[in-house]
Amino acid sequence: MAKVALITGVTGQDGSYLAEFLLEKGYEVHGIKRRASSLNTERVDHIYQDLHQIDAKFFLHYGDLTDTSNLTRLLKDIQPDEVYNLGAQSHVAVSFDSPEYTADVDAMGALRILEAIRFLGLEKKTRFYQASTSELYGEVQEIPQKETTPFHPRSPYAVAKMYAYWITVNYRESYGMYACNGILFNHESPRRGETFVTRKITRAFANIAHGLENCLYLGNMDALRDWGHAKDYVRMQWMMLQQEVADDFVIATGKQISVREFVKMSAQNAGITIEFTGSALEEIGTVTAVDQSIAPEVNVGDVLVKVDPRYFRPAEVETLLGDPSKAKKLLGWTPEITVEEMCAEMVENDLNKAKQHALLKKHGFDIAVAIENQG
Ligand code: NDP
Ligand code: GDR
Repeated sequence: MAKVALITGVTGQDGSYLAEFLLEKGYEVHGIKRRASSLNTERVDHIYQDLHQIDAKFFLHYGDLTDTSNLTRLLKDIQPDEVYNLGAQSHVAVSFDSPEYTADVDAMGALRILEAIRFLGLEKKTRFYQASTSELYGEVQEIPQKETTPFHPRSPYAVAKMYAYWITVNYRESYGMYACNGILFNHESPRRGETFVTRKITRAFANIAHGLENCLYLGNMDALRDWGHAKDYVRMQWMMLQQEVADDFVIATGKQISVREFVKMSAQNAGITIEFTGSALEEIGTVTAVDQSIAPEVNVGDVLVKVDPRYFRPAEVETLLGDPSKAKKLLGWTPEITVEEMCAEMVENDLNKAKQHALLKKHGFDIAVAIENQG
């Protein structure tokens, strides 16, 4: 019998990679998608299967982490062996604008699933994975951060995720459930949402290279992050549910770079060399060399990066660096994709899209490239 998995947040970055990964392993995969006024399944459309197909293995269900009866009914109908709770209002900056909604989804959502598992008597059958985060460390107490490092969350998002972390531990300790936390550091990919900083940067340089955008506006470029690739991280999410005993693990690369360094790296992949001058709010990034075979619309001397204080956060997480040695030692997990390789992949993907948009525009099809100003 194929194992059955239920993924919340299946339409997101991690959910889509995890669904692919589990389907390849022979799982029957169920995902929860939200009702929206326009389609939001772009990241999983390529694995969609016609439900009339006799051997269909991938199923999408409408649902929401704020809706207890919906979650309980889905768990009752699906009877999953494994639940991956990846659904969340996952944007740290947005959580300052919508703190209550963020708490409802990110904190209470985890509780609702755990309670449904218990209510339905599935404690011994259903294993639970909670998408915890390095944001829990916030104002860091120790460098690098490991499983035993104290938490000090710095945003409504991180505080909500802290509740979810502890309620997962609590249900494991109280009811003997197989429930665990992956404390994942930032991970990215070409499927990363456009308002997270890495994708915002790679997409902006691709658009700038093809004359679709003029300037990239950023907040705190001194922030340091430990960036890995989502594909490596979803493999670990699955590994965590295959152990004899449930446990919590830090998942990270053990290396960090600044946002500014990621900007330079992305620009380089788009054929552009950037030098930064000025300080704090006045800092600008100017082009000092360009390969116009890659970036035909860019010239030396162009100012392509500026600081916009709107992107500063009320409280910032300045530095995150993970120590993944427990995962390496106990599970044999190591990340395979470096930040340099990931950045190159993201820029290449965005350059291909920008090239297509520019071509359409040239031929009179005015494609509006949405430049998101939130986040
Ligand atoms: P995304 O933002 O790409 O995906 C979030 C998913 O959650 C989407 O499918 C979204 O649906 C869904 N969602 C949002 N609100 C609700 C709701 N009310 N009910 C049900 N589903 C909802 O995030 P990632 O894939 O990057 O991250 C996955 C998880 O891991 C998240 O919980 C995130 O907080 C956490 N995490 C992520 C890290 C990272 O660096 N990527 C690091 C550490 C933790 P829709 O598509 O309709 O918006
Ligand atoms: P983060 O990711 O907050 O770490 O949360 P994000 O990419 O949004 O920010 C990383 C750092 O870059 C700085 N920054 C900017 N960020 C955004 N989004 N936009 C900007 O213009 C900008 N300029 C500078 C930020 O201030 C921050 O320091 C991500 C999410 O995936 C969470 O869900 C997850 O839990 C954590 O990673 C680990």
